[in-house]
Order: sequence, then C-alpha cells, then structure tokens
Amino acid sequence: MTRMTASEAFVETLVAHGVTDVFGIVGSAYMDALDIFPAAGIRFIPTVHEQGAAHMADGYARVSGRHGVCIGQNGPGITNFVTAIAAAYWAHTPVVAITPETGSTTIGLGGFQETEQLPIFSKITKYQGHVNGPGRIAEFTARCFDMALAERGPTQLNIPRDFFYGDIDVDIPQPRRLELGAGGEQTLNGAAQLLADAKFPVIVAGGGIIMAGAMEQCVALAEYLSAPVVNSYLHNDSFPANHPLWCGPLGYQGSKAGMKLIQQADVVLALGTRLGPFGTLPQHGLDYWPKGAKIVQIDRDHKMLGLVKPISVGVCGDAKAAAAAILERLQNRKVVSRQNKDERLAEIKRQKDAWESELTGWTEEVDEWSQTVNKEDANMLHPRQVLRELEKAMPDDAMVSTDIGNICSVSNSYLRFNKPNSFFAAMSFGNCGYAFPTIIGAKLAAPDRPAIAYVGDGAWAMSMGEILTCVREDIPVTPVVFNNRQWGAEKKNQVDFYGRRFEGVNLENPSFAEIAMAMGAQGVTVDKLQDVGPALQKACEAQKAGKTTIIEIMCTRELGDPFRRDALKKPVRLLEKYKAYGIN
Ligand SMILES: Cc1ncc(C[n+]2csc(CCOP(=O)(O)OP(=O)(O)O)c2C)c(N)n1
Ligand SMILES: [Mg+2]
Repeated sequence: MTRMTASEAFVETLVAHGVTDVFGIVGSAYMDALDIFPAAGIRFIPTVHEQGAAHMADGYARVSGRHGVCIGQNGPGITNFVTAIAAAYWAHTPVVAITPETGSTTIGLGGFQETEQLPIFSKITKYQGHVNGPGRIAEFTARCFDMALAERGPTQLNIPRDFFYGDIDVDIPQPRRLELGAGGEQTLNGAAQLLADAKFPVIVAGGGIIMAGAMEQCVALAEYLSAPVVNSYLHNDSFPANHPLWCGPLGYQGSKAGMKLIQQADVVLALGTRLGPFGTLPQHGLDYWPKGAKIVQIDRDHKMLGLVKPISVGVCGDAKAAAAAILERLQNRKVVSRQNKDERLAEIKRQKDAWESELTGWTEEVDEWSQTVNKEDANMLHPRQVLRELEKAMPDDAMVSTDIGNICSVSNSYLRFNKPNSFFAAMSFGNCGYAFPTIIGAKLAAPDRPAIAYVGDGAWAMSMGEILTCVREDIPVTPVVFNNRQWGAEKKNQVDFYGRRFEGVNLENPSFAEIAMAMGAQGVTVDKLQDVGPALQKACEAQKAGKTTIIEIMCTRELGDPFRRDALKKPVRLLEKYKAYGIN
C-alpha cells in the first residue's frame, strides 16, 4: 500500500486504466484532481457543452475500442451529460461518466448545484459506482472502467466532492479484462446443424462484429457458406462493402438488395446483433423479415437472445469466437449451401445490380410534395445526388458520423465501408445533435483518419457550438451540413399525416459557412453538384493542416420516406373547434 491523497489515487487509477484524454468542462468539484492531470499524462479537452463532451467520449471509444471519459461540475454540468450518455447506452459504448456530486456533509440541504445524480442515470448506464468515502475512490474508479468494457456500455462514477481530499493508503487496482468464450457446446452444435442444413442461409452482421474484432471470422464463415451478408441497421461497417457477398444495410433507407435476399432465407445467422425492433421494420414497401426462417442469434448479452424476434437457437458468446467455432463445426461435414452456391451467388449479383442501378437513377424524390417544392427550389441540389457525389469522393479510411434527420437517414444507402470502426451513426437513441461532437472525439482518437460528420441544418444549430472545440483544441474535422431550411424528418410527418399544416418545422437560417468562419474555422457554401466532391476532398485534405471546414450544402426541401409509417395515426378530431384539423 502507498500513502497518497484521494485525488492522487483517483488519477493514478485513470492512468492504470490507460486514460490519456478526458472531455469536459472545468468545475470546482474536481479541480483538485484536474490540477494533476498534466503531470499524469492526461490531456483535458475543454468543450463548449457537457453534452458535447460526453458525445466526444462516445466517438473516441467507438473508433478506438478504448474507454471514452467525460467529467463535469456537480449538478448542472452532470445533468448536461444525460442525452449523450443515453445515446452511448444504445450505441453500447464504454463511456465512463465521472460525476462529482455535492459534498457528502451537506447532502439533502438543498445547497448549491445539488441534485441526486444516481437516479438520473440509473436507466442509461450499465453500472453505477458511488464512492462512499475517500478510502474507496480507487476501487470504485477501477470498477467503473472494468464494467464499461465487460458490460459494453456507459458507467457512472459518482464522487461526492469532498472525497477527493484526504490521505489514504491504497494499492491502485489494475484493469481486469473479461475473456469471453464462443458459447455453450449445445447451442454451438445446434447453430452449426441449422446452418449445415440451410438451403439459403443469410448472415446479419451486427455491431458485435465490430466490437469483438470479428470481421475476418465473419467473412470466413460467409465465404464457406456462400451466404449473402447484410449489415444490421446503422452498422454499415460490420462487413466489407467491397466483398461480393456484401448486400448492404437493413432498416430505414437501407438496401433493397439486402432486403430481397434476406426475404428468401430459410436460416438467418444474426451475428453480434440484438435485432433491434427499429432496424427490421418494413422499408420501401417491403415487409422483408423472413418470418418462416429459423433464426440463430449470437450475442454476448444473454438478455438479448430472443428478446425481439423468435429464435431457434441462441448462443451466448463472443461474436469472434462463436463465428470461428461454428465454422470449425461446419468443416468436414455436409453443408447443403455449398452444393447450390452458384444459384445463390447469381441471385446476389442480380439483386445488387438492380439496386445499384435503381439508386443511380433515383436522383430525386417523386412524391407530390417533393415535386412541388423542387420546382420552387430549382437552384438547389437534390439530396440523393449530393449523397452519391459525397460517396464517390469519400477518401480511403474515412470515418463518418451521421445525425438524425431526413437527409442523414437517406444517406444510409450511400455509406459503404471496407473497414470496421468507421461509421458512427446516432443509433437507437436517435438524438439530433449527435454527429458533430461524436466525430470530434473520434478524430482525437484516430488523428490520421479523415473525419466527416453528416448533419441536417436543424441538428447543426443544436451542436455547432463545438466548432470552438475544434478550433481551440486543434481537432480538425469536416461537418457536411445539409441546409434544407427545415426540420425535414418531422415535416415529412406533417406532409403525410397532417394536411401540410406546418407547425414548428420551417427554419430561417443564417449562413452557416460565415458563422463557421467567424468562429475561426473555414466555411464553404456549395450549390452546384459538380462542387460537392471536390469540396469534400479539399476539406479532408485541409484536416492534415489542422483546419476544420464546414461544408454547407444548399439542398431542396424534398423529403424521402418517413422514419416509420407504423408510429403515427391519421388525425381524428371530435370537437367542433378542431374539425378543420381532422383532415390529412
Ligand atoms: C434532440 C432531438 N430533438 C428532436 C428530435 C425529433 N427529430 C427527429 S428528426 C428531426 C428533424 C431533423 O432536422 P434536420 O437536422 O434539419 O435534418 P433534415 O430532416 O432536415 O434532413 C427532429 C426534430 C430528435 N430526434 N432529437
Ligand atoms: Mg433540415
């Protein structure tokens, strides 16, 4: 045991767990520890808003596989984390949110910056460590770091602010890494048997492949079975897009090829995916989920097995080890799909070719609303054409984050990756304002990779303050802002369901490019299609010189399919005064 102060024990535990970067906003609550960050080799990255700090921690962790760490002032600094921690929860990201709390001796008196901080995060963290005295600060700190990786999600380290002070005798706990296995013998054998008998196996490649580093094993298994592979919703980087078996993402604005192929499956291998309900909703008018197929699901979290879809076999195991174990069981046995692979490969090619040419020809939306506004917005760019140009100009090894919105959602069809840890969408929590701070965190963790965020204009205004973080901290990224002068995704509902009665959806915007320049970044406005690709390439090139460039793209107000048709109903009004509002 070594005698040290509680702050020293806390900081030494961060060091022992490999922490080199912490995002946050300065506060008196933890200043005693912050003071020694530089001497410990920890960089503190001050942000504009604590939500930004927690999103940055998320992006940092998602690209690197290491913890992302954020810290703030007790009370308001900590409540500002909430949305971003909820987003990290549904992205399964190992973020450690350090939440200094009001002093233990005055708790409950309603002093300054006091709120109960544990209940607020109880449903959006995998573990909450509450330090109950200076003597246990290192133990709880270490446990929060271990749990974030073991449970794959954010953890909270709550520290009453007076517990940073005082002398303690302590051994700094070293990281404990959980070693996961492939799963149980019986379920692995059952999975192999179903796959061996399958005539048309299809693999759903989930986020678990990325987190487990299982892409190679997934490719090997897919090749052995000659099985089409679809990405689970918003995990477009779970299987190499340049592989002939890749068929694109399922879910909102996903690949019709992938959907038409999985529709034909008699056995589906859901590898490293919880099969989230939003990700398998009908799309493009296709109710594609193969209800008659046998489903083999592999997830490291047993609570996800069979939760959303009925399954035939559930393997509780690591995606990498499980994929390898199943392949081993398939070798040297009769595998039906190896006999009929030529037909399936031809079908994959047919569906992919058809979808690619449909996408290429799909330059604008053809519904009545879109056609009407497109006449008025004749000097603006069609989002789909913009997205295709961005796709073509995308530099090698790029990392892309996407926000929530109509144009960002349509981008799902145009974002393809050959490497894991490249795509950071807002995932199931779906909060506007996710993409920009997240890519800043990712860039800090992977400074040599081009970093791009796709953001709608509404979401951009919510998050653009973090331009200052890019400029002040020299973290160069490239936000692409789709300026369509509306909260488009929600406007689409008013078009489809509420008789085009527009309430709160139209936006009057300043020049975002000029704002960016006033904040010390570079800004360009693009209103010609031929300028889209070069603007992206130039901005990514500028990242090498440390420059952040905002690319503001002037888009038409046309709108792609809505998020979900199942979630809204046609308006019914019974009272006379609201009668006119009963029309859609
Ligand atoms: C924090 C938050 N507030 C509100 C919403 C509801 N919402 C979903 S999409 C959307 C519109 C997004 O507009 P914009 O960012 O301009 O993108 P566009 O749809 O126009 O492409 C809104 C308000 C949300 N998802 N998150
Ligand atoms: Mg918009």
